[in-house]
Amino acid sequence: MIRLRHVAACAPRHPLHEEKMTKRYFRESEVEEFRRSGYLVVPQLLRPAQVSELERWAQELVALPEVPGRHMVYYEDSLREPGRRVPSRVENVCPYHGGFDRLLREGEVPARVSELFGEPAVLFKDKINFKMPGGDGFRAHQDVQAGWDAYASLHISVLVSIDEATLENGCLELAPGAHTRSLLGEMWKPLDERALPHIRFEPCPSRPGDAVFFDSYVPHRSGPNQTDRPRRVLYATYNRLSEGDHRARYYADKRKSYPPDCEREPGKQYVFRV
Ligand SMILES: O=C(O)CCC(=O)C(=O)O
Ligand SMILES: [Fe+2]
Repeated sequence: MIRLRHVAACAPRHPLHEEKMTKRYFRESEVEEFRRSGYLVVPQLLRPAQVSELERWAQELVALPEVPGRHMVYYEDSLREPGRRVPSRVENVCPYHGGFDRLLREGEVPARVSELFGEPAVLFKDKINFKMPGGDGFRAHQDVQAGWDAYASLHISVLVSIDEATLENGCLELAPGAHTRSLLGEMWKPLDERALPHIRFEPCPSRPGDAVFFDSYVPHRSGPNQTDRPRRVLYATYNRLSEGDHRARYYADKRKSYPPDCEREPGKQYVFRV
């Protein structure tokens, strides 16, 4: 045991690793705000040139052929044109797109999440929610209600706005300070807002390139997109590396319980729960 510790202490450290661990992106007051509210807004995390790139990447993703076993494309019924299916989101993007992979696994984004955890983070899942015109909103929930506690005790997600998000097109609304009370409802069911009168949701409109970091216990919701343009938002979710890398198991489980449209059995009903 002592020998092992000695070896670890003397092991040469990679200079990049040193830099990763010492460079700080958040002020102490911001980390405190994240702890207090359960979320933190970072305006213009991405520069306009990066946002244009992100937009191009999102288009590249949409153009990729939908093949079982790869990235996961989900559709929903349009609220505007009954009978029409519109893309609602694409998940498991990083393995199939180098740009997203680098953005979410290297550099500033994971470094910021690690700072909020106070230790190194690992990517758990990633997706783009399209919320097309007529796309539905999300009932109030805590992300942990989607069974995430089977993989790690806490997750931190970062939302990066690709399009401008407003109340009219269904921006995220979060309840500050309500993350400290653990689970507020049942697993796999949206929260019953009437049973939680003390919880107040604050709209969090965002401009392209803005980011919101939020933890898996913050209640949040969003409305439908009532405009003529998509409201695309990138979400990347991380857990503490010390709790393990669960991405492969998470997506294997999800493919079984809620497969993307191209992997569904004809005639079978699939219901989105949380
Ligand atoms: O994109 C949204 O409007 C909310 C999405 C959300 O909360 C989720 O996917 O868990
Ligand atoms: Fe959510």
